[in-house]
Amino acid sequence: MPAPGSISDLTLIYGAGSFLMSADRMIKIIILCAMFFSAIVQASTWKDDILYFVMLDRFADGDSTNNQDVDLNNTLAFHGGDLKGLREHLGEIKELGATAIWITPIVQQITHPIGNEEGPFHPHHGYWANDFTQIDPRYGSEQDLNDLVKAAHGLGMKVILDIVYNHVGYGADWEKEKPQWLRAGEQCGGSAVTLCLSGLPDLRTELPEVRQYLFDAHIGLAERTGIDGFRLDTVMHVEHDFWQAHRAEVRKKLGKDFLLLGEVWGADKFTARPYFQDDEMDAIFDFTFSDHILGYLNGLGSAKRLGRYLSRRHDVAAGHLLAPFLSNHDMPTLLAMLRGDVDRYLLAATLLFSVEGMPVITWGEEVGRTGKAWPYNREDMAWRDPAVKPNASWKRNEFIRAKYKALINLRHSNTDLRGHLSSVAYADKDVLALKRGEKTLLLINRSDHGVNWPPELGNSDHWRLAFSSGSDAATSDMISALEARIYIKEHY
Ligand SMILES: [Ca+2]
Ligand SMILES: [Ca+2]
Repeated sequence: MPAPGSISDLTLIYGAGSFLMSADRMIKIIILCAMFFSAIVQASTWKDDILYFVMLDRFADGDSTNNQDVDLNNTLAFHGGDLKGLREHLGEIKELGATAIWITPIVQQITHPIGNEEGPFHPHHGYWANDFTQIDPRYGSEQDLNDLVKAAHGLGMKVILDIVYNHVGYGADWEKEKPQWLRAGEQCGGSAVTLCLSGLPDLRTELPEVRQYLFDAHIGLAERTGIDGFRLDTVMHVEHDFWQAHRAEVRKKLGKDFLLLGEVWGADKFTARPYFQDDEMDAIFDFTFSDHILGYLNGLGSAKRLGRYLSRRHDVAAGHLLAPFLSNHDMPTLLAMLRGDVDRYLLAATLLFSVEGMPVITWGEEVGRTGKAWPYNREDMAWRDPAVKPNASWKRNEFIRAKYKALINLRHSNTDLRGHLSSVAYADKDVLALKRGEKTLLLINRSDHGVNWPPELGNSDHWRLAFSSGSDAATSDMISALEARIYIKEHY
């Protein structure tokens, strides 16, 4: 099912009324179309979305004139990716089937690199702000963000900006201009909220004037550009009443559908509870999901244990979401964590797109992007066309991408895979059959040998195979070594 507001919808609407049309009427229809898309983007619910995460500097360079401190041979330097490059390559994300894009922070960064044992470390990642009211020219301009949001909305995709409320960058101007707004040096506290994370100056977010300044900067940008949500950084390092005030301000200025997705390191449904209960966040990243999946795939926990976890992992307050992911920019790439094993990679992907919540794909994960632990986990997007810069890691696995695409398409068309009902139909040490909803079955074999259809599942003739992670056309009742399948019930 195409995402709402796709190009094909536009063609249908425009085409239906395009005969006998004056220029004025055409303009009116185009405006109506734009309002229609905007309404659809606003009305769609986040629980059905698939989020694609882009580290902007590492994605696509659309404007070489804004490049500064670019060194493609240094993973700690800038690589030139920007808002214009992302806009020019939205088709890559749309075609994969993702419906929303999360972009690393774009506010103005400190201008100097930090000395690091691996060489000068530039703020290419966007988490070392100098001025929250300006967009860093290395990423582009506010007009570029406007253009990106319009283009994404035109394709039926939402845009989420990454916002850091906890700290500023090392040596940011505020250390001299507004020292009373920061905790630095000896003022750094010992609690999660008052510590200086990685030695970064901590914002005194308890002060009303600091809050208002930050709200005006970030919420103001969202109001002007029409973005659809914030991904909130280092949430556990800012006090709860800040998040409650923030939620109220966001609701007032940006409406009820504006997404607040929080990063609480290590979070699961239990850690998420206070943020949902007190209406601080709409969604929280589900860190325990990748732990459980990688544990199972690396032979640590049994399929039985995984099944127990999967049946209960998403018990959260109504209207709130956990966002599962397999890897992110603070972890080694998925390929590294699975020691290059593509079969296990696809088992992990099958699980990601078969559970409740908003799945997150980290840039290049869908093409098997390489790179081990930090800083080599933040390599460039691998493009099909090597002329697209920065493209340093050009290896691209189209087989993995085709499987991601098939899984995403299936998820869009199958409400069971997105739904809440989840129960173990069969489990032993290696094999798990997880029933999703009334009509969908996920069957996974972690072992190094084929297994027969478990008789506990009843007659296999009642189930139609909708997906296999394997490379051969799966037709028999023998599930291959390291294969995942999704079946849909057709006969009762
Ligand atoms: Ca650039
Ligand atoms: Ca803090």
